[in-house]
Amino acid sequence: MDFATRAIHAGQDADPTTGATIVPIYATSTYTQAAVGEHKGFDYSRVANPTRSALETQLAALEEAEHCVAFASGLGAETAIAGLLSAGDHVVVSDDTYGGTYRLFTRVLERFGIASTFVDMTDAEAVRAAIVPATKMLWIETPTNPMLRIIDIAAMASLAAPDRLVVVDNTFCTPYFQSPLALGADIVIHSATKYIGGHSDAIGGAAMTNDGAIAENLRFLAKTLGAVLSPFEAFLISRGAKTLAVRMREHERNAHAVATFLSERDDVSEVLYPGLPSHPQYELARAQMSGSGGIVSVRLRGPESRALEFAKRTRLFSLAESLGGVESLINHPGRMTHGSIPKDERERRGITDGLLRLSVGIESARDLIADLRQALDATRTAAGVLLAGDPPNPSRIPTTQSAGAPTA
Ligand code: P1T
Repeated sequence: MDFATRAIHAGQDADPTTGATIVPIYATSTYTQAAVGEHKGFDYSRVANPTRSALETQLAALEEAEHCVAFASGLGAETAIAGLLSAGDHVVVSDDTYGGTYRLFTRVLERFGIASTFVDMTDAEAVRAAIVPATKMLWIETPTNPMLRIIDIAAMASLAAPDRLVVVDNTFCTPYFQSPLALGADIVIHSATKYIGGHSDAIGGAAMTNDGAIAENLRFLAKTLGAVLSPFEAFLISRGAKTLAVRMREHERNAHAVATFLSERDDVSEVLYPGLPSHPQYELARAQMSGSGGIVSVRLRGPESRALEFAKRTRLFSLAESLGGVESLINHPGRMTHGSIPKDERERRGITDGLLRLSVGIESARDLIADLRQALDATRTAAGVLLAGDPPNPSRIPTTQSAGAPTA
């Protein structure tokens, strides 16, 4: 079956007790047993719940994986995967990951004796050099968040094999645009909060694998660590996932239009989008992904105050953490999603104070571009940006803005 059909039908059999066409929200913590141990496959909802199981079947089908375990969040899934490791183990992690992933490795796993080395995984030699005998896992995010660098999954898998697990965070591409398991990954993880759910109304995560032993271990870790997905969230995520194919096509179309518009502006210094021929790994992106996704990162010309002011002035792009919903969002990674990474580390990765990340939604591209244009035009003068050729502006008043502590 094709992707769009799997998205709607996998795991979505009519309810066996009532015939309900849509899988119901089984809001139950426990299940009545006919006799001790005699039940219908469910005994306690931390272990399994029919609404969650239906979602797991649906998401496994989307990744073309044999197994899927759903979690309470993307980070819940990451924590369970980290539970496959033991003290003394070492992980090589791509150096441009979501800030929360960095925080998990550096602030928690490190204390449990699991060491990590962050490496620019676009450099195979650097990865090879970072692998030591204790290395048990390679942790890849591609495209990376927020720099949208592309990591060659197949090349990493051949570096890792046969002794090390390859984990790929496929949140940005979704299985619609990228199939890491087919490229040699052992485990795929998702923040289902993002494109899979797609409507910014649920937090969830998932891990998929074709390895039965890993799947069994992840189920054991899910029930033991306890970060399981509630039936309500499972229902919302499942409903969202049914339209994943349609949404991803629209996200990509709009992101392409937005990236093209931004790259033509003389008050924008850099546009990062894997679908632009100017992207340094354009060819790899085309080979590895069947589409470029809906995230565009952009560096505005001018001081940080301009980027902050711009993020305040967009009307359709809400200033918010997260990504992948139908509505467009704008985020300042340095102060928001990646605020847990020390400033010098951030800057080494290219997450400078002027960088903004756009999650391009599925509104009309024309409206989105008009919104960006008005915010660019307004800040071009408000922030007193001096462009090459502009006469010096004596009335330039730099804007100041306070930014709260990173929240996610
Ligand atoms: O938020 P949660 O569902 O726990 O997922 C964590 C996570 C994992 N992997 C990637 C690539 C992510 O982007 C995230 C969460 N990211 C954001 C909240 C963000 O705005 O980037």
